[in-house]
Amino acid sequence: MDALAPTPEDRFSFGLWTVGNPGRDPFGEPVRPVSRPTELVAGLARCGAWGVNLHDNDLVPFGASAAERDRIVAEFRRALDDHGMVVPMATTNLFGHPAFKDGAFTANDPAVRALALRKTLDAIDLGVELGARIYVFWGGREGVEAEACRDPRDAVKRMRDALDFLCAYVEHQGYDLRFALEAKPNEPRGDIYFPTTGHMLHFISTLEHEAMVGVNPEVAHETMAGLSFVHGVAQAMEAGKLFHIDLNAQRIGRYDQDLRFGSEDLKQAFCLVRLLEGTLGGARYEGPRHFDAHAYRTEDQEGVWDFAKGCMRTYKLLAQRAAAFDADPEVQELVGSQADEALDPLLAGFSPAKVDALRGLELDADALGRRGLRYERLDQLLVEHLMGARG
Ligand code: GLT
Ligand code: MN
Ligand code: MN
Repeated sequence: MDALAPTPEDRFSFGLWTVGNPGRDPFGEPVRPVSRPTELVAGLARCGAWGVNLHDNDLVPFGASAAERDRIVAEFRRALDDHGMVVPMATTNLFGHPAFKDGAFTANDPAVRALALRKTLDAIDLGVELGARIYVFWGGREGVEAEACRDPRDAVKRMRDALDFLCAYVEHQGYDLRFALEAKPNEPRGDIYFPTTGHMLHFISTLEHEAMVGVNPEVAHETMAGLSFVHGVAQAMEAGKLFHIDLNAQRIGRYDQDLRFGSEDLKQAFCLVRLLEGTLGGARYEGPRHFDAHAYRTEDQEGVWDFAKGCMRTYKLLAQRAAAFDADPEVQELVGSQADEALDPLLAGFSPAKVDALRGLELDADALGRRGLRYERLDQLLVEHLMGARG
């Protein structure tokens, strides 16, 4: 059996909007026909994916009647069952309709905020009906070009009101559902509120139902902000808040590229997979591995499936390489534990006695400064493992 073939245990998922992306961009028309959601489910299953995620309107058109909605959902349910696929995550489209041009939960007009809240209540019901356990909030339009249009502190408060309301709804309904907030610094708005995963993590700590809410960091979005994605994800994991993740690739300083996972900055992708898989020690991330990306505009539908298979295969290759790297005795020696029975207890948990002990230590700063750490060698080993030259 092909060790790189995806299995359900890998928990690989794609959004309907990812493999269904017809290649429209701000400068050009679609290059691929729009596939039906049921066709996308079949195609993803053929590629070996485990799950498919959706916005309400990826499946049910905006404004559809209740009967139409039920017919579409039943047909989709059959496709999921026929192909053994699950819906791990759902979300709301709060950015497509012109009504949301000033944002949704943060819009100045209370009628827009009411529309956003009601649309999300319905979309939560839809997601839960399809089996979703994670609900993503990406506030793509929650931002400004004309900064003077509102006090940005009101935007923060309105977002909190919306999330507190929606968490209470989920609790009231008895749904088994957790929320994951996705940050992005800009695009489609000039500036989007809560621009990074770090901003989101703090905001979550101010919510009424804090325990229900975590983050959904995306490679492209954190990279657009010029930040280390690995560090943002690590901080979320350490806080027990990595509920979901959007994997793709991005070059720094560009528009949101949403490229095939691993197609840019392989070293960062390697370090990310190493972290998620826990090969460096520490807890493994057990949630879905969602590829929020799309195929190049040069591709036809066959190329879209090449893209989907490529995301999963690269992830598994990197997981193999990360395991080999961390099992390499030379790597282990270079990153080996420097635990110190005498010093370590002094470095955490304040007490006046520890202050005295710290002040009494003989510490040779010059000797510490002269010591080489051999990170050049360590990083070269990483590059060699990544390139298949070792392990
Ligand atoms: C949109 C966005 C993504 C979000 C999706 C969820 S929609 O495609 O670019 O990053 O994750 O709303
Ligand atoms: Mn995303
Ligand atoms: Mn993106």
